[in-house]
Order: sequence, then structure tokens, then C-alpha cells
Amino acid sequence: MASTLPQRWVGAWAAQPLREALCVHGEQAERFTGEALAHLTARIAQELAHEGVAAGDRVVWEAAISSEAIVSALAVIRLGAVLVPVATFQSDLERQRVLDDVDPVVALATKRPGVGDKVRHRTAGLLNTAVAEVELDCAQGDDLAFIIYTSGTTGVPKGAMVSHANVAAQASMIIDSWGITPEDRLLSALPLFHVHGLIVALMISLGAGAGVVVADRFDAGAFTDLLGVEAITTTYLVPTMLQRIAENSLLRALSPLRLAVSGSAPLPKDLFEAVEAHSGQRILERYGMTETLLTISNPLDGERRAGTVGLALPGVELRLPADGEEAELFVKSPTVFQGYWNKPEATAEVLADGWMRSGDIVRLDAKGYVVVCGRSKELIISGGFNVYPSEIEDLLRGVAGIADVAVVGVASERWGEAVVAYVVGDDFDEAQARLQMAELVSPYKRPQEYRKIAELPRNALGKLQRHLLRGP
Ligand code: MLC
Repeated sequence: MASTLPQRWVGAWAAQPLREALCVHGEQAERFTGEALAHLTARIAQELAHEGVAAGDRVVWEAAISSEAIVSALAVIRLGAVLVPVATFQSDLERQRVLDDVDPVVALATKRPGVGDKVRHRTAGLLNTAVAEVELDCAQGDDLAFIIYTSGTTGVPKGAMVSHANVAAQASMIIDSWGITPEDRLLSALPLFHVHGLIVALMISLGAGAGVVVADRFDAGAFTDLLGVEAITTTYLVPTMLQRIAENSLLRALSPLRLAVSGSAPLPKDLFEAVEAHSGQRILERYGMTETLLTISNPLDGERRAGTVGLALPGVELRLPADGEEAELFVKSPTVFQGYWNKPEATAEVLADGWMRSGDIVRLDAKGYVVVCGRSKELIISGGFNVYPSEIEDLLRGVAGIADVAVVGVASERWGEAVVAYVVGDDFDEAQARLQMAELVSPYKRPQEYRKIAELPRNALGKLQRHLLRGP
């Protein structure tokens, strides 16, 4: 098997020990050479081993964009333990559901009263505790590297199991297809609790020996300043970020980049064209999902076609519709996940004979590039984050005064799709609903707008006709 991700890191750090490997931009910029990262990650891995964390153990990790948190995440992977990233801004309910499901040995997270009482907590980073001698970087392909939670349709989160072989295959595909080299410097302001920011941007770029600069939040002005100041060559974005850069008339800052990639949500054609008109940069759009990692991409050297996600990456098989037709996309790839943690039925619904059911409806354009034209699953993508309507509807049904409710995604220039709740109920109190939702779910899942409606549209069988609600 090709090198695992941690083997790639240590190889890259050893090859260029004194070069800057990582820079974390928060209040200040904190910089780490390859040598420093190799040392610090080994040290934290040894501390974790001393505390009883062993290869194969699950470690919940609060994905702060800080040096301590990032170094700790790398250490967990080097130790061969399974990294389970969670968002810093999760609600207590969301956090508890993950903890209950994954049952970790330790959580590298801020302790919240009552949440995860059974779990041992420690803050990320060096504690100057004792260390245990332990072998590092010896995970094998079949071993799990990550369990990454998605909300799923029921609100009960599903942990997608991603193996070392999955990420090793992804690393080869991305590094070769996008030509990532140690000469590259990547800037990312993506959150680190998802595949895009954590695996594709941070971890695979480190594996290629590229310098990685991460920013702890996205601000169009600060971000475009960093492109120049940090001599950045590549960046990965979601369309909402490009939209903000455009709104602030800062697109020209993208001109010097060797490569700018967009993903996690569809990139509108007019935004693609605006970026090119103002910067000369033809954005490389690609397609992926947590369960498959990235499988389709526009080419680095060939034609990048606006409104398409491109062609199968090397080693990926796609089950595609015939010319002129639309059908659900199925994907087979060495990057397809190992199933949902402890959820064989949910796994069987999407994975059969190595083929992953994407839930996305696609067609081919005139040149055989894949165009995502719809979804067979109920999903809203807001600013690159996935929101499942039924999770939010279930919680809203618990709000006094709501007799019936439907949550839909409404087209939005700012977010791609915005979460909107249609509510039936004479006594509905919007302020109360907002208060309760702020308590229960992450900010991006909360309805941005509540619209009162006399009755929800249903067909003769009582099934909700969501498409009738998706208007502006
Ligand atoms: C933030 N807010 C959102 C939101 N992001 N609301 C809806 N949808 C979103 N995506 C909330 C904030 O919490 C805040 O709430 C309010 O909106 C305004 O915040 P802001 O400051 O304007 O937004 P910001 O925090 O700058 O976030 C915008 C963003 C962020 C684009 C940087 O959404 C983001 O990081 N998106 C990336 C998502 C991503 O990485 N997805 C990868 C999934 S992996 P309040 O209440 O405080 O006012 C995957 C596989 C693949 O899908 O193929 O990549």
C-alpha cells in the first residue's frame, strides 16, 4: 500500500526539517518547522499513550483552529488512535449525541457541565505530563483514522468511518491530480471538523510537504491580504467565501495563485465567470462527500468547465446516466468509507458491493463532464455545511405553538441555500422558537427565516410536497 498519511508527514518533515510546515493565524501567527511538528506531535502522542490512549481507541477532538488543537490532532493520528472531530460551536445536545454514539476513551475538548460526564476530558496540547514510549506511525490500511459525524436524516448523528487506506488513496489522488508539491503554500480558512478543511486541505497538504497556513476564521479582507503576505500558491474555498471576496471587490487578489479550488457546495456559473473576469483565475471545481472523500474533479491542465464538477479522479469508477439523461450518481473508489459506526442498517442503505449511493442527481454535459443537477435526498447545503430538514423539524415540533412544520432550502446569493422554516400554528412565537433553536443546534442549522402558513402542502397520501415551498 502507498504510504499512510502519518508516514507521509514524517517523511516530509524529515526531508525539509527547517522549513516552515505550518502557520496558524489566530490572534498572532504561530509558525512551526517540520522538525518542530515532528517533535511536538510525537511528544503529545507519547503523553496520550501515558494516559492510556492506545492505537484503535476513539478520541473526540474539538476542532479549534489553534496550534495546540492541530498539533494534538496530528498526534492522535500518529498514535494510531481514531480522531473524531466535533465543532467548537456544537450545542450540548449535539455534543452529547456524538459522545453517546462513539463512546470515546478521551475527549480533547473543553469540558461542559453535564456533557459527556462519563468521558475523560483534557485540553488539547502539552501538559508537561509524563510520557510513555510508544511506536508511532504504524497504523495499517484497514485501521480507522477518522470517524466523522454527519447529522443524517433523523437527527441521530452517523459516524462515517474513514480508514488509513481511504485517506492514503485520497492523498495520492489529490497530490497527483492537482500537482501539489513542497513548493506549494496553501491557505485555508475552512473549519476543521469536516473532510474539506481537515483532510483535504490541512492533512493532505502536510503530507505533500507543502507549507500550510490556516486562518482561524474567514474574513474576505484578512484572507486576501494573507494570500500576498504569506506567498500563497494554492487555496481551497467554499462558494460562499468566493462570493464574499467578490462582494468586497477583492477578486484581483486571487490572480497570482497557481490553483484555487472550490467545493462542498455548487459554484454558481456567474460567480465562476466573475472570478475569471476579475482575476484571470479559472476556479477548479470538484465534488465529494464525507462518505467518499473527493471523487470527481475538473482537471488541473485540461479544460475547467463552469457549472460542472469535472471528471472521475484516478481510481474512481462512476455509475453515470446515459447521454441526455439524469440519474442518481453511484461511486466506487478506494476512498469510499467503511460504513457508519455501529449502524449496519444505515450503512446498507447507501453502500452495496463497494458502490456508494450519493443522493445526488447528475447528468453529463457535451464533453462528458459531470453536472450535479438535483438531489434525491432531503438535504440543504448552506454555505458549504449540510443541514438535514428532518433533524430541524423534529426539534421545532418540540416548540410550543408549532402544530406542523417543514424546513426547506431556499435559494440564497449569500449561502447558496438558506434554511427556512414554514410553520403552522396560531400561537407560534418566533422569538421563542429562535431562543430554543439557539440552545439546541449549531448556528448554521438554525432557520434564518420563519414563514407562517395556514397548511403545509401535502399530496393525497399525506406526503409533504417540499418542492412547493422552495420559492423565494
Ligand atoms: C456561519 N453561519 C452560517 C453559516 N456559517 N449560517 C448559515 N450557513 C452557514 N454556512 C452563521 C454564523 O454562525 C453567524 O451566526 C452568522 O451566520 C453570520 O456569520 P458570518 O460571520 O457572516 O459567517 P462566517 O462565520 O464567516 O461563516 C461563513 C463561512 C462558513 C463560509 C466561512 O459558513 C464556513 O466555514 N463554511 C465552510 C463549510 C465547510 O467547510 N464545509 C465542508 C463540508 S465537507 P450568528 O447566529 O452568530 O449571527 C464536504 C465534503 C466536500 O461537504 O466535498 O467538501
